[in-house]
Amino acid sequence: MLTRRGLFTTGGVLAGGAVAAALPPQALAAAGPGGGVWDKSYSGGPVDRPALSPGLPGRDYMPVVTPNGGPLPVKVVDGVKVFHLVAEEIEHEFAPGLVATCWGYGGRVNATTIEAVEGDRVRIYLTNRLSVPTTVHWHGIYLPNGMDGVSGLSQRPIRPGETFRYEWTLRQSGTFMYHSHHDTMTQEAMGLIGMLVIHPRDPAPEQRVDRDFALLLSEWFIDPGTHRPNPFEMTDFNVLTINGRCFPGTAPLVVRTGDRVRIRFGNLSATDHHPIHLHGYRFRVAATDGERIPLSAQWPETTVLVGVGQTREIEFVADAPGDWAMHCHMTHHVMNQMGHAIPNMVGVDPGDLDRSVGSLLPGYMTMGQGGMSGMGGMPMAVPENSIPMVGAGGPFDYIDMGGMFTVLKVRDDLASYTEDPGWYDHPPGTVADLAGPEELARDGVDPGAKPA
Ligand SMILES: [Cu+2]
Repeated sequence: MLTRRGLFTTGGVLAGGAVAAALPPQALAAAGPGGGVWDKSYSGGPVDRPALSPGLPGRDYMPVVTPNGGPLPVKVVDGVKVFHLVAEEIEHEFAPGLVATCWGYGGRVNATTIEAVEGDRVRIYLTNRLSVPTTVHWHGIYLPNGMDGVSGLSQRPIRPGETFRYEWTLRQSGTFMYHSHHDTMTQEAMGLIGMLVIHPRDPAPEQRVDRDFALLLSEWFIDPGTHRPNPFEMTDFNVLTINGRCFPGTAPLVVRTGDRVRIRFGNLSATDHHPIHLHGYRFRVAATDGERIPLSAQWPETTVLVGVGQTREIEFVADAPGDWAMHCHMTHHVMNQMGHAIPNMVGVDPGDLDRSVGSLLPGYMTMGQGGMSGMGGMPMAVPENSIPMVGAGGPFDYIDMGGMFTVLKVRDDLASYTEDPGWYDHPPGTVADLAGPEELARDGVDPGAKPA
């Protein structure tokens, strides 16, 4: 006799069986723009797909540009792309005036990009020249579990002086990252992170661009006057970087008017997501680290949120010449080494406080009553090796920005992509300027009038 439970169970089995029978295997493996839905969790071919002949720059792909950085050298040995990564201590300049002892890969901090092509067989050696053990993890990559680089879980730590070999075949394309996975909190905070770009073997026409940039975002805490990042900071980061540099140390992104541009962002900050805003343009969010997004599903933005541990690719036509700011929109992320534990002095009239305190404390200056702008241009007494508030001289005045800030320079005429073309020469009449009395009168604007 059937119980209620038996009925439900039998019914469930029957229903499940009916659904499975109704869907032929081809439907489950239906190849949409991003591959099948349930047949596999990756975009590449089958796991045992043989390696293809090594993809070559110029022929198979256009190399990415890593501002303030560069690619990890590669050579081909018996059809395998061989890379040698060295993890070591590096004296690193974040911006003129701030140098710290960091850890890095490939002789750089945050700015050595590994580049390859889908189908390449890669062999990457990691030499540990640190005084502590390390590993390297390939973030977002399909590979044999034992190549995944998690200390203790998928391999033993690499001891100081040892060289480990990682080898697998790339079965996907897109923007990925690599980083230490041993004492991750300390080692990422000291600089052991980088970008890993895999070009598609057969890119669709809309994937071809003229300029392709790789930008890795991170955050640091360096006490003014000290010479080492503090990896134990959890919230109050004071040096915000793109490829290991903070403005005015960030190199501009130089493009020609009309260029099709891709910018790849990765974020390996400790705790902060970064909403990156590009002025003057809208762009398509074209890919995540999961996959390239089908054209019909890409969405328009002017700010792309790059979460911790994520990558995003944006694409646009650089059809508006100028010097366009591009920066994190977290306002504290575009300041250099600002201490956040200062009293709020905005709107306070210090009177002759400075003069009276100055007789006790020579050089005393009340700060912040008009906000923070202009501090960088002032000759303030700051500890050696620190850049609190520092920005840069600009074509009109002091640029009071720092941190995660850079400039997209779009020019009609460019001698080369590698030279900074200087400041933009605006066509006459296209710069915001002082309004004269006649035009104010003409338009009925009274600067002294109360808001309606
Ligand atoms: Cu930010």
